[in-house]
Amino acid sequence: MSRLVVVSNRVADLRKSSQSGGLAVGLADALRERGGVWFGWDGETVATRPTEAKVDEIGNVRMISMPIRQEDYNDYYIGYANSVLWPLFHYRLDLVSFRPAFFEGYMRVNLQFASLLAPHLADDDIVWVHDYHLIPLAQALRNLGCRQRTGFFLHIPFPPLDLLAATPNHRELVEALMQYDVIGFQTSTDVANFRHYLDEWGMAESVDEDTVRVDRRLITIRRYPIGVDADAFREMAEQTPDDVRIDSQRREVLGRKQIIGVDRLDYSKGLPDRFRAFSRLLSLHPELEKKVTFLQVAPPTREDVNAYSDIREELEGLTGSINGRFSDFNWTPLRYIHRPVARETLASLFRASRVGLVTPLRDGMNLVAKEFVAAQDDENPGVLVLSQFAGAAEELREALIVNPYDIDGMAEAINRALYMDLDERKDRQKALRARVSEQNAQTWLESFLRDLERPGKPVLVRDIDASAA
Ligand code: GDG
Repeated sequence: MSRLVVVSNRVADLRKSSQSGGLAVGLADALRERGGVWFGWDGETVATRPTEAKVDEIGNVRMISMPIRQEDYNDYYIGYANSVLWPLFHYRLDLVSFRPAFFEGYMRVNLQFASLLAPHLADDDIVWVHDYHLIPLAQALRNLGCRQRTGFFLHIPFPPLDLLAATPNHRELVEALMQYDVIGFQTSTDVANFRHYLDEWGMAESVDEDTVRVDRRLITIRRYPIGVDADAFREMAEQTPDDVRIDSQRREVLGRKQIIGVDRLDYSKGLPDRFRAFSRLLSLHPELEKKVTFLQVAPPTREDVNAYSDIREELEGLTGSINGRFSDFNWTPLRYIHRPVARETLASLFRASRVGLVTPLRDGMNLVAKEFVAAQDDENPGVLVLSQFAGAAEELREALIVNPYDIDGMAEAINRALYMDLDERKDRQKALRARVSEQNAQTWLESFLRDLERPGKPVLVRDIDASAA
């Protein structure tokens, strides 16, 4: 088995990974089990560019990390990654703020990653690069002579052709992406968007459903839907902390049901429209007064990017107006927590809720949807209300699927979820649990690594040699 080298923008703290969520936990577990290297930014900014990375051994995992220069952070992270690629890939051309310096900074930092990583690579390593911050990394490594099999997984959506083509440098970006041996996406829509782009711009020859050819190289392009460790999450949810238990008992006495949402505070997550749908629910169904509470956890992220402070203000305004309009001295309909909550607490809050609201305007996958399902009590499960534009909707078809732009439609779906009878809830949960357990964090990882470890498709390579002869 080859040594696995994982590269992501940030390295997670392996000693504290149980506090964070999703991807960091999944990758940390995989690396702990298999051993290997994790390379990335340590989260620090410095005045001068580092000339070497810091190495730290934690069990059988070698953590290699480095700081980046403040100016690079501004152009690469705040600029190109989060003010160009993130909005663009979430279909939000209106929020893209492009400057040539951003793209230069992006390429510069990818080169820094490559030059500090290259000395640590062995010939038979396999390298797995994560996410939109590092699209040009394989190209930068190849330019330094690294020939290892290198794969890329995009955690966020891949946009349709015309959106991508609206940004300068799109061709350079995709050309760089084609330096990987395996390119993974979350959904079949993303794969289709990517293949469409390649066809229209004549960037690769299609070989079969999962393979294209560029010059003599075969590149695997597939969907690898990310999952969660469903069993571990259910076990966590079953350990109800005292404060969650007391809160649930109080609601039970009052005959009140809880709706929950958990999202980083990001404009892609559809929070203002979700809040409006909750407000519409209360005005359309006055009988729900004091019978329902909505708990939204939305920890801050990327506060240095302007679009994020705008959405924070909008949500604070909406929370104030909804509570001002509907509250009573003994009922606060909407509780909005703008701080991170411990993962264990989240798991038991999911289990204590009748409805899980996951209504992004666009999302690569959305692990919260899968965590909500994993956390439920199968004998008395809650109902997942899920946006048709979350990657997870491709798999979780037994959720109540909603259009996150349709406020009235969402309000009605929440109402339906609140009143859904036990038999229907159990039937839906059974199908959802099966899918979440089957397509879990481990199967995601194994399917990607299987393709990354497999060296090309020799038959086809021979075919090319024969036809060239
Ligand atoms: C990207 C893509 C894709 C959230 N608040 C708290 C907290 N979380 C945890 C959740 C979940 C994770 O963070 C968020 O994962 P998502 O998948 O929902 O969303 P992104 O952060 O946008 O992730 C996404 C994902 O990558 C993986 O490929 O699914 O589409 O955008 O695990 O539970 N965890 C704790 N406190 C919080 O307050 N502890």
